[in-house]
Amino acid sequence: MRNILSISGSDSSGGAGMQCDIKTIAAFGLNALSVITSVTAQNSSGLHAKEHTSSFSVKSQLRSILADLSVHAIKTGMIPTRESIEAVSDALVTHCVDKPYVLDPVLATTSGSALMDEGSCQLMIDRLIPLATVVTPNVAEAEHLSGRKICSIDDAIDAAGTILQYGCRFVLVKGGHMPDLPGYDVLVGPSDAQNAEKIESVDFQPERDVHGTGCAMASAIACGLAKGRDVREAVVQAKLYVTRAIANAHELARDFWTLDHQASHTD
Ligand code: PXL
Repeated sequence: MRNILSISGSDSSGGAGMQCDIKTIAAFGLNALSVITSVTAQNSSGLHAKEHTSSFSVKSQLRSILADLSVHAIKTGMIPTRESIEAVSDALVTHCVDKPYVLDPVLATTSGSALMDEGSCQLMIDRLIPLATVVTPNVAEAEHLSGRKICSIDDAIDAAGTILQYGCRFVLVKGGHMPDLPGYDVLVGPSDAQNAEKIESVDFQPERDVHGTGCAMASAIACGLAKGRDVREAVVQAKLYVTRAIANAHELARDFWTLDHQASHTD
């Protein structure tokens, strides 16, 4: 059994965050190990409260897992505070340098509520991005991390190039929210932006705003990497997984959709 370590926040509505990661990892037939960084209260009308996990608890969860369980890949999502970013960075440097690591740079919910403290983003750039195999920003996150506006695929490639310079191996800019180019993702690899690859969605459904797609994408990539796939193969398979999970999504409340993980597994 291969173990994926997810370090993420809890989403009480079940669609995103840790709940989404565990469902995705299970659908790939792998085992989820979890470090909860925050407990959020959410439903179809948005985010109502959040209480971040103490640094003592984040460190204790990490220490317990890393002391005697094998980790085959890591996925991180919401890491809201400076203290938790430092705890995660220290643990990964000590125990996981050679392991595939997918970093979803979660800054806010789809509806715009902040999931990271003001001022923590620079620490994520300094301490976590250099450890990552793949960083998976959506357009808003890529704009924030790169400091440039994204209106086209070429802009997305430029932004990915800037983020690559922070020290990760690959950047995947997800174009789901790109006004002119929905359905394209851009993967930029180690050599330079000349090798950027556009990955087109099959059956892209722009009208459906489903909760948790970014979390599922990053978790699915981590699963592919844990199974020994290279980054490109893992990204293509993860995209297929998320596309199917969107196509079969369930409307839990008006305009509040949740991914279907059961019907979606590909292997
Ligand atoms: O999709 C980003 C995300 C990550 N983590 C948690 C979330 C969300 C989005 O709502 O709630 C806990």
